[in-house]
Amino acid sequence: MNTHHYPYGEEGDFVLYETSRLSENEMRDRAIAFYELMARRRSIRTFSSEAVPRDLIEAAVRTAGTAPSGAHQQPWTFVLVGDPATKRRIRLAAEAEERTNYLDGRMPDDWREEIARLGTSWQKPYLEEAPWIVVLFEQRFGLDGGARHKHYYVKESVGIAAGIFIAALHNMGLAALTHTPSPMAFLTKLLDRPANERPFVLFPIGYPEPGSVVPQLVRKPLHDILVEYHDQPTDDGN
Ligand code: IYR
Repeated sequence: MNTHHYPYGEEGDFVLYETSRLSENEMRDRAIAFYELMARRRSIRTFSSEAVPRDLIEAAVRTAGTAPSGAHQQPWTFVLVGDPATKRRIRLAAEAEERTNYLDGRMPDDWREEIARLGTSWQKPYLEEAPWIVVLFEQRFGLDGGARHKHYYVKESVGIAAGIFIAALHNMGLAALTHTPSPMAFLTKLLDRPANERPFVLFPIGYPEPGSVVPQLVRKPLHDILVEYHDQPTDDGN
């Protein structure tokens, strides 16, 4: 008797999915431990210039690359920058854009008010101070030998990979800033990326500068972010 489950039809190669079943107590312990770990993560803007071994960043990218993606197209490219000259070029280009946002009135007032408590400005010294910058690019379409290949659910896929990347960095004790200098099209040219790639988010990564402070933010309680939908009986009782 065949005890394997094949809901997939005839196409493709399949292997047995190996997983382990935990006791509910162990599930609970692990759930709480992971929550408590993640609850301590903060975006920081003040990085130590202390070196971080490259293999640690590689491990986080490997982990991010496990993300689910539309049609398993894995439409992401992580571009790693560690050399000071390139970091400086990125800083200057980002600051030129942000100066227009903050000082020349490109940022709408409601947006300005929304981010005021974060204390951000057009100045982006962390783009030089952090030992690494990773720029995550989305592949808007595939390019196989010059031919365009449609990609599905690119934003969703790359967003999930970004989240796993952030969790992987935090899990190993590294800090990051989820940064979207705006607009950031300059990164495609500056980093010499092909025309199918568009910058999605940029992460300065390193150790926090000792004594770093972060804004006092409050995360929404569970009852504000979780609602349970209950099926309602209809008028005729069915
Ligand atoms: N991209 C700008 C503005 C900015 C936007 C958000 I949303 C923030 O959370 C913080 C800043 C900048 O990086 O300054």
